[in-house]
Amino acid sequence: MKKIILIGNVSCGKTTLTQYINHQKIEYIKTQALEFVNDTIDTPGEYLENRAYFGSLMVTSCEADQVLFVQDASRDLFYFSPGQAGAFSVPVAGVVTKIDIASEQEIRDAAERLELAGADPIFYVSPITGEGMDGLISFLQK
Ligand SMILES: Nc1nc2c(ncn2[C@@H]2O[C@H](COP(=O)(O)OP(=O)(O)OP(=O)(O)O)[C@@H](O)[C@H]2O)c(=O)[nH]1
Ligand SMILES: [Mg+2]
Repeated sequence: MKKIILIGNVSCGKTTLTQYINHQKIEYIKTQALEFVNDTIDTPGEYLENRAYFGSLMVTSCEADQVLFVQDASRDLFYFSPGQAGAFSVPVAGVVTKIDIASEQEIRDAAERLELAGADPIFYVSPITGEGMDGLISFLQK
């Protein structure tokens, strides 16, 4: 399994993804600090939203094999800047979450923002329904 770091805004679904990938109970737990769960590094959304903390994401990403930019398709809120993936020294893929509650247009918009940020490839998932999770996990196992 690749060691991954999840980066995305508050409530986009990073902890839920972490729980699904690590076969934990799916429950809401607010992330307060960097959390290491097996090969997953879960991060608080505030670290992306508040530029003062962004540096610690960059530094911690060096411990991972793969960065995942996580974008909630159900919210019209985008924090990734164009080309931002290029600032990381490890590959960056994108994960569009909440596809079970977002419209097709919202899902397309979310993917477009991730592509613009330089994330590749892009996965479309819901760790609540399980949709798309097999594809993401098999990518992480390669
Ligand atoms: N319907 C649906 N709800 C989701 C999905 N992913 C996460 N959620 C819900 O969204 C809420 C926030 O999810 P979290 O996983 O805690 O979000 P987070 O990115 O870890 O948030 P922070 O720790 O605050 O940065 C929870 O109530 C989850 O159940 C999804 O794919 N579909
Ligand atoms: Mg969290």
